[in-house]
Amino acid sequence: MLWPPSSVFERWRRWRRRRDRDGHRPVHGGGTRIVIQDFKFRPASLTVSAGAKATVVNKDTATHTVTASKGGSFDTEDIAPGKSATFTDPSKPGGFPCTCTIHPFMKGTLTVE
Ligand SMILES: [Cu+2]
Repeated sequence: MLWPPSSVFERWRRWRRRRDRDGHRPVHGGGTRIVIQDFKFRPASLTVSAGAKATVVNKDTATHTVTASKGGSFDTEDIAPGKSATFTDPSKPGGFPCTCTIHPFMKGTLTVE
């Protein structure tokens, strides 16, 4: 007799397919994370779900912010070195350039789906 039964394999295959597919999607609610290091947003462009929470970790020795360049749709305010902050992604789809208000040469883009 075959063990495990083929139905178990089938379930596992289905699970793996779903996992692979989800793994290639943009970050979904809760999982968005931006790291600031060497005066750069990493990643510099990020695709997120509307209204999801984003976490920003400041790994620099300088204070930074992640702030929407226009319209004030999001702003972490000052994040001290070694600290993190959260903000809520815009609720409307589109491209949202962002910057650090302390270092305006820092640029990033949030794409909201
Ligand atoms: Cu900065």
